[in-house]
Amino acid sequence: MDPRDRLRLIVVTDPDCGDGRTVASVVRAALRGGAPAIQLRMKDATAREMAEVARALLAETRAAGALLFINDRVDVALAVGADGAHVGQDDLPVAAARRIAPPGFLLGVSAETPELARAAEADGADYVGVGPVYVTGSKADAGDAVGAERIARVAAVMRIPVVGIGGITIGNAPPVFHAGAAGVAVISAVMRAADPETAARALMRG
Ligand code: TZP
Ligand code: MG
Repeated sequence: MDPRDRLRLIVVTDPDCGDGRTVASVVRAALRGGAPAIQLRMKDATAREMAEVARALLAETRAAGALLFINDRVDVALAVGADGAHVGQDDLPVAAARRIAPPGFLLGVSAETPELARAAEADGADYVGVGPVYVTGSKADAGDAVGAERIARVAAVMRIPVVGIGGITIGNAPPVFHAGAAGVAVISAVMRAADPETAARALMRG
């Protein structure tokens, strides 16, 4: 599979995933729907808790041939043998992460502007996440929506893939792709969907 296609849909986990459902059960459904990548995001967890969940999810993603990224914690990602990590501007810098990561370890970086995205690329990022594209209720400090227009501005100056995040749904994903994104990263559109498998499949179809 073309590496860009493996970033077409990144399902970002959230503990708030519906009554009677576990993160693992929703991830399994998303994988059945063809999600090529999962990002484990546990903002309130300890490293130990995160490593335990990550190990369990890794068995699922491996079996499905999908990628597992760990949000924020490069140490947890390396310790459990995940495929990569996604870091923000306050996490371990990508150049520092590169120094301790094995060859082939994937690093995604949140970069809101073309300048930050260019810097991430120069420092060794494999992809940049840009957003929030639309208004989101899933991240309190996400800031104002930047629109698909921002995706276009960033994608125009990048060689590595750009992934849009924030408020993306099956209905509003097409403009993000048309603007030049290789993929979309979503929480609620899959984690809180009535049918996460169908939602993932629909997002993959574009
Ligand atoms: N980073 C920027 S917006 C966002 C993150 C983690 C939240 C995305 O969640 P949703 O539900 O897909 O808007
Ligand atoms: Mg972060």
